Amino acid sequence: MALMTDLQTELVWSALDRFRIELPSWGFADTGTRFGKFYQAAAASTIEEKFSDAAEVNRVTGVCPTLALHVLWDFREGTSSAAEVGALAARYGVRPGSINPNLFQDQIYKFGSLGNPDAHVREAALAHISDSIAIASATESRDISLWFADGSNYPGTQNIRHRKAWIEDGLKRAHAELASEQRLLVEYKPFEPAFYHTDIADWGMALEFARSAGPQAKVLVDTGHHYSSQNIEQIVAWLLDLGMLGGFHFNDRRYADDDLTLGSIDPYQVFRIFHEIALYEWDTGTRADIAYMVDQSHNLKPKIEAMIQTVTTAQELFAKAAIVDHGTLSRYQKNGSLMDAENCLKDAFAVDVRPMIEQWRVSRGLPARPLSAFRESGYQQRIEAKRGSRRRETVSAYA
Ligand code: AFD
Ligand code: MN
Ligand code: MN
Repeated sequence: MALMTDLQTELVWSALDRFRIELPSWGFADTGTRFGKFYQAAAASTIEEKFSDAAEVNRVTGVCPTLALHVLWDFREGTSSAAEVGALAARYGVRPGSINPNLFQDQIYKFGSLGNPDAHVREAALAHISDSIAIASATESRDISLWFADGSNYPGTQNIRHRKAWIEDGLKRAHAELASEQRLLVEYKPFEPAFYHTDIADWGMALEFARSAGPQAKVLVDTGHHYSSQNIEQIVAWLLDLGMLGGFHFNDRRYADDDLTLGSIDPYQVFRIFHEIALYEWDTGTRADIAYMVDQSHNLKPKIEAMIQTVTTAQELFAKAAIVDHGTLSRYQKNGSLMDAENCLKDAFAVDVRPMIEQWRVSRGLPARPLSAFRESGYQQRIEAKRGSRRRETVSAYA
């Protein structure tokens, strides 16, 4: 049953009406791997160019109203440039989204930030988080999104338990500075850049740190931050059930934190993640309050096209998950009808929802095919002419 029914169209349209996804400022700038970068002629190198590019993605998709900002790469001098960001938001129609402190690039963070054995470094890291919370207040951002590269490269070089205690203390103190509507999102990652141990290496550690920090701290699931054998949707189901799922950083990976475009390697996994969320909402009759965010940096694909591709792929997989027949599935699960239960998912995943999505877009005054609309707009040609192929000191990630 791969044809769309009226009910499925209704489910797809209502899912699309509520699906919003945040873009990462750093995804529009030149980035690379530790082996080098391949510069792109018109890659954004200023905060204004990032807002402009994000606004173009939002213009053709209509579902990206916010832009995640990275403090060191996007704010020159702390909160004073928050006013500049506010002006850009007004000009381009994209609001500041989550605020991402940078706790990994400064030389002082060689042996970690909040987990550093040097108390002065820990205090400096906490001061930066505190500044980031103040910036979030100035930009009216709800989320301060924390990723720590903290860890070590060799056995015996660090005391894992002491580092745990220092990070716990730092997060508690940061949490105490939050305004009532703000959240700390604690992100985990199994390795990289640390290669022996990472202080927040999995969802259990992130959960423990978030819980000990306070009620406004939640876990952030970056889909690229898992070993290839890990069952991410099981982690999502647990965090949902515990009320501790703050949001996602979406990307795809084949081997590690490859930051590939969403669904490029395993779209079925992303569908299963969205299914667990949809099933939770069906089971509980509540809407999960989740921040859907992109976190990827395209070293090879054209930056803006790849971002559009990720957004439209996310919409497709979210729409497919919305048409799973949860009532029938629950019955099959209860009576052990394995094949029928599994086919509830596989049938939904098999439905080509693209025609319905195109109709939804047209009904909302949006281009039916965002990527074609972008290519026909001439935006890329205009920014290449304007920005030229200047070789810039990148102000973005992995500079
Ligand atoms: C890197 C890290 C992590 C973080 C992102 C933005 O692996 O995913 O969220 O940079 O700082 O991708
Ligand atoms: Mn991330
Ligand atoms: Mn990452």
